[in-house]
Amino acid sequence: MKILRLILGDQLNPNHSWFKKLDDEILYVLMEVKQETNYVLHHAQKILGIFAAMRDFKSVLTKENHQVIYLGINEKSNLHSFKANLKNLFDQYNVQKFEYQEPDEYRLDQDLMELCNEVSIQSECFPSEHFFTHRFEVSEMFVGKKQWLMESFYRAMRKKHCVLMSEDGKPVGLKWNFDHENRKAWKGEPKVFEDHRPIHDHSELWDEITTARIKSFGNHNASQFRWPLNRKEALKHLDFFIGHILIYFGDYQDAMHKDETRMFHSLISFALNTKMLSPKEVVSAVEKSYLSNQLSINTAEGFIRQIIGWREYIRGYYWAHMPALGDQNYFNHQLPVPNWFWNGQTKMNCLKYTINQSLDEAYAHHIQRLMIVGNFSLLAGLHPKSLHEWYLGIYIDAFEWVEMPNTLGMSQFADGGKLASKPYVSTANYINKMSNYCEGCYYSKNERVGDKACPFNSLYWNFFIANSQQLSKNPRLAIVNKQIRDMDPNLIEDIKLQAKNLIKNIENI
Ligand code: FAD
Ligand code: DLZ
Ligand code: SF4
Repeated sequence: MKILRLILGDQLNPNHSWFKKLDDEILYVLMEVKQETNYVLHHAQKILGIFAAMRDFKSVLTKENHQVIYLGINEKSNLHSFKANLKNLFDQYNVQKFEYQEPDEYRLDQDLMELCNEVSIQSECFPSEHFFTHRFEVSEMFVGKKQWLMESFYRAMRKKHCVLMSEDGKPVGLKWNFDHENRKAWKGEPKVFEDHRPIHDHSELWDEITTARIKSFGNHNASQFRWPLNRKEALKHLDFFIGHILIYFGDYQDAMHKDETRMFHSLISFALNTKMLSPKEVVSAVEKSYLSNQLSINTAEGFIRQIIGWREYIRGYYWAHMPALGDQNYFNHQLPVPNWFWNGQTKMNCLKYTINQSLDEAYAHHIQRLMIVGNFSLLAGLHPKSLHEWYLGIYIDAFEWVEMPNTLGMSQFADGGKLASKPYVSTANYINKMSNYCEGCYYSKNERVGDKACPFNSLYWNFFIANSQQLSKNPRLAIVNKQIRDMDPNLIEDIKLQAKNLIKNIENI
């Protein structure tokens, strides 16, 4: 029976059981399609990275003697949608069965189920064999609960998968969570390592993308492309991170600096999300390093929590809340993303540096995404969906299942607090504590009102004043609510006016 197996651009796992045996009756297909490049405006490096990694994967499979069809972006027969291309291929190769792996994105899941119903041949969906959890495992754990607690999910995962557990069933080190209470700012020491990622020249592929007239933004950096593009490169990258950088991760996780974009972060998200790396091997490599006394329990636990905890939890949250999640807008925010989100031209240093770095590298670390871009967006009242499209386009690791819950849930509180127990917002005080962005900024970090006052300061207080109905009963916001109750009414009016003017003038701040 002739079988056609679809491999999506984020399903590049050569260890998937599909590839364990060779079979003449099985054809694999990968396709570069405008349906996928154009659903939002993408960063050039995201398109380039996915195409280059898909092409590399094709060559790995071909070398192993699998039969692979590859529809390139400029191929004449390419109809630029999965369904149209697949229907064509079913006819062309007289296919009797269609097989695919569970897509991680709701949209594609629907698309492929629809296709299976439309055609008369057999079809079967296979697990992607990537995650620790199945799609609904997290939601099953929280049935009937108003607030989901990541920490209880994380502990259950540690027990279930026997990660950092003693033989008596207790967590290693007798604590579940060694979260660094005092995250440090970075003042130049310890030195940040040279960028150890591989360098690729993908100028020719970039020419093909331009010939196909794919719209994109950001720096393509095609001749010096820095992201791991296959499993071998990804493993080497991970190894270096665990061996040299991870020890500093916990202390400096929240630190930001004008001159250092990577700090002590792993930059494994692209390799993980495209499934070149498996979360299980990342967790066991870190655990092994701890067991051989190369890492402290604090360091190992803190990083493992990101993978087995946050990443899986976020995915479970996505599947539990789709398709409604995309339209959540708890505060009814309506402002479109300002133009300077696309070119970095703002007088606010923190946003200027973070956005320009994102345009250059298709990367910003968690705190830059959450406490600079997300913080500003929530305080200014940007429309959550328009912001979601920006995040989905700009970061190389952005796939809807992970980006959307982080943006709408964690960062914008658009779900009314199901994912985050309080909004992640701050004044300039936090930004100044964790970074050197405020040095030399056009705005003054200490002022709330006036021409030079830092926008975060009035927008912060204005946000709690304007949304007091939704937020005044939140026990985690007791202090801020009391501060507003005790505030001089004249100051409240000044803050409201200052914030109103800033929002009116948002394109020029
Ligand atoms: P590190 O800081 O080194 O962390 C290690 C790994 O932990 C990450 O690679 C990631 O796999 C995992 N992790 C840590 N936090 C999270 C989290 N909150 N959600 C899921 N995984 C997590 N992550 C994405 O992979 N894709 C996205 O599109 C994405 N969009 C985001 C949007 C917003 C608004 C926010 C606040 C966060 C977003 N994140 C996203 C989560 C996080 O910022 C990135 O995973 C991280 O910055 C990737 O860089 P890194 O590999 O250097 O991570
Ligand atoms: C993001 C992306 C892009 C830009 N292009 C393609 C493509 O041409 N072909 C493909 O198979 N996948 C692509 N992807 C990834 C998908 O859009 C999608 O995000 C994931 O497969 C869903 O999990
Ligand atoms: Fe950002 Fe305000 Fe600091 Fe300027 S002063 S960098 S706008 S926090």
